[in-house]
Amino acid sequence: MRLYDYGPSQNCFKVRLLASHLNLNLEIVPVAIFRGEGATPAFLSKNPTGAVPVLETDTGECLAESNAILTFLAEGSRYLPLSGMARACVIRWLMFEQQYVQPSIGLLRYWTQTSKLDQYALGVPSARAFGNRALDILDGELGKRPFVAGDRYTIADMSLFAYSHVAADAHLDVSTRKNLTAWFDRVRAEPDFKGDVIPYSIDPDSRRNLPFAG
Ligand SMILES: N[C@@H](CCC(=O)N[C@@H](CS)C(=O)NCC(=O)O)C(=O)O
Repeated sequence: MRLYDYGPSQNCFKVRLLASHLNLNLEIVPVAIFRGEGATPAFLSKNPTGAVPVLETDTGECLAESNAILTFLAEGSRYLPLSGMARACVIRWLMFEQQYVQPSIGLLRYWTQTSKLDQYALGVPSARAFGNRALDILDGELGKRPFVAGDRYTIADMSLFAYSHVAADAHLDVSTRKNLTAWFDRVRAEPDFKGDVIPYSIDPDSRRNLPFAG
């Protein structure tokens, strides 16, 4: 299987992290999103949004959306309950990640690391407030149980860890949120954890605008 990937993307990080836990060897295909490689007809036929990550199976089926990819790859593994409330709780937190975390912390980290805070100045205060609220909610919930969706480490933890543990890159302070930082340590202690974070600065093109942004 192939992963269409962009190094600094924490959405792609989630998939690489799960692949490591599963000892799954994905062929990594880098997509230069700031050079328009996501906007080519060939890539848009894989994902009409033009975004990574995209998983391509050996039979050529393509699946976009990081959390859908996590759900597909984790099926039948210890990282995704098979049914019922336990599975629904994992999906609930995957949705929380997309609704509260990625559009706030993810966007702020991107704007901060690519010098676009001025360009998007109107959106910065609400993204910052929203990001802090998401971190507070997570900190509160993680005071009640060891992992996001219960007693076990699941894809909900991988998904939420991706952006929350790099919140400092977006100038959001996690150090006072002790339940959250203790959970970061629990996640890092999981077998076959692989947490390489790649800053946008490795890609000089990342100062450009994305083809479909704004
Ligand atoms: N909801 C999507 C968001 C994917 C996304 O925004 N990917 C970014 C990189 S982090 C991207 O490829 N952007 C390029 C673009 O939108 O043109 C997911 O979770 O996979």
